[in-house]
Amino acid sequence: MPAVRHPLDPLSADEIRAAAAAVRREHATADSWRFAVIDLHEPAKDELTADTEPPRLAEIVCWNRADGRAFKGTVALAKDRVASWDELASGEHPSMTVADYHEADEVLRRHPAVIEALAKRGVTDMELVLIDVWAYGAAVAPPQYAHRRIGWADVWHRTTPDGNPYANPLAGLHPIVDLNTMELLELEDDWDPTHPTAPPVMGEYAPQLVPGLKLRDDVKPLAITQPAGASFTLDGNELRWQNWSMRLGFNYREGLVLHLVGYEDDGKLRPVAHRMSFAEMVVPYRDPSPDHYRRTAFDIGEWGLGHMTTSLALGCDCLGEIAYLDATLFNAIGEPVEIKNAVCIHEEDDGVLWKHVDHVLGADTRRMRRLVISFHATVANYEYLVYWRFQQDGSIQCEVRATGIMITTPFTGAKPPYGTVVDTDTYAPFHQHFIVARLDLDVDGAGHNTVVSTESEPLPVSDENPHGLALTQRSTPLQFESDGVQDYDWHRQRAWKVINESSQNRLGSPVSYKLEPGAAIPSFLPTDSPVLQRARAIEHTLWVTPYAPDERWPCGEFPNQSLDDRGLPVWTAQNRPIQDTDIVLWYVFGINHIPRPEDWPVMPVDVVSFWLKPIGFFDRNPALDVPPQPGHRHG
Ligand SMILES: [Cu+2]
Repeated sequence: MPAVRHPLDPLSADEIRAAAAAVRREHATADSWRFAVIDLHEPAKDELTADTEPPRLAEIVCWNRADGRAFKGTVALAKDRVASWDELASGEHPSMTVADYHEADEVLRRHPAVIEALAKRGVTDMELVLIDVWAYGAAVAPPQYAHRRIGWADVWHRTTPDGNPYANPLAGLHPIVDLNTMELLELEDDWDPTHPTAPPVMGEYAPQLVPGLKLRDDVKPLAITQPAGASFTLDGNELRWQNWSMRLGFNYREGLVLHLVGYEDDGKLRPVAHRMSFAEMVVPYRDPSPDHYRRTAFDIGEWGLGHMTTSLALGCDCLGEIAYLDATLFNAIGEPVEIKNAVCIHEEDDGVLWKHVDHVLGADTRRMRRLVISFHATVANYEYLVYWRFQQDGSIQCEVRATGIMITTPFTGAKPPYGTVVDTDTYAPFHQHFIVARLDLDVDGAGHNTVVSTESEPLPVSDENPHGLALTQRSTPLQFESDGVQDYDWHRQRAWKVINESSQNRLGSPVSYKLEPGAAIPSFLPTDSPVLQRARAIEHTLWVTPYAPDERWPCGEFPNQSLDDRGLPVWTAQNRPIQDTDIVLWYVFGINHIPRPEDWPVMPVDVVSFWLKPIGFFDRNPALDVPPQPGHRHG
């Protein structure tokens, strides 16, 4: 096997093959075994800084379809052996796989009961049908199947072979399937001959299928050229640009991971973040009707943003001088799978960085440039586009764009209260997209970070404040995990600074980076809601934990068919100290998606973001050294 360049580099295709082979040799000998996880066991922080290279370990989750037993293990790649092997606890189910999804569609489309149910609705060409399987939460799964690995499905019907499969649901028809045996357990069918199936709507977005659509003819070429090439360097997985440096990782679950993010300041590399990624996504549909009550997607924990990542295309997804990174993942039978052009790296012009017009000297302007690292995931009907942007002033912006096709349902009679009418007798249910970002910040190092809640506080009118103008800034250090559970507060403009008391700027203040909350949304879920029980992480905007390498998944390691959240609420119940130590921030943000007619039939991007900004991390504006545009004065 070729030498590993860095201990954080993702598993290679050879390593994936070797890990699967070791498991097949020692434990999973029958053909009925499937892999849900073959991933790098990332070395912990102290292992990365030790004198000796950490051992290369692969994490495995696999199960035997023949009896349903599931195991978690590690493979020591240098020794070519399985180092640990433990059966999953009761109620823990491996994640869904791409193979589950495709196999369920293929098998159910050919099932006589499904064919019969579709024939009643006038659908006889099974090639036009898509059976789209979703994962269950335990509280809404039929109890008689609780011990099985199961899914429930929507049935969709496209009007033409090249039509949008998600344009027309066959509402009221839902197969429940055993994903190990691919047995149809139940076919929920509310067919009523007195209520014929709704006629198809015009849910097409491809121009040739949209009646009467004429493409605009006034869009002139807009070319991005960088005649001298890009200003970043990508060496293996190590990326450097404009004082920033980092290592790019990628895994089946989080997709892109940013490791070892640092900023070179006055010749010294200063750490900002050890690791940043999206650790969970929770998408509850807020419609209690039979078609939607169990529709809650954990796109990261159940399906994996990495597995859902699609190849990017130059000129469409990214413009300019692009570097792409391929991703190597695995399939359910343990073979490597390559996603070409999974991650895009490029620079963008971002308008003005700073400017002043002096009445004597004239204008001095600097243009801003940003480095963008992005990947796109297609989760069945929906797309998530993820952008991490690094700026010349030391700021980091994390942006998500949601697009794709909304789930819709036909209705008769009164307008449904839990959605928006987007087409003839068709509505799109209200739903939410919660994303939990795991931000392992190391501001000027790992050991001495504290999160400080900052709030703006107006003082009452008094003798010292006769005009009621006095505004103070209240800073409260968060000492224990119970303090670290924080909510967004518009009235106080609450934000959170990560300070390092052991590192001071020239003004004598501890250096810091601030998490500026953007797109924080309340869960709007009652405490006793089964969805909230599985995803208590989304109950608050921020959680802070002391760094623990095994604490990775905020709604638990196994959210598929879960009953309760075994992640953040369990860890933070220990109420560990979080002051002046190595800490991890868990930031919950997203979209409260109240659909618009304009979101149909394909949704223009809905854009949300949050920022990490240096606050006294530098002694002054760190972008004074950005040169002016060639040919402009003051150059
Ligand atoms: Cu949405």
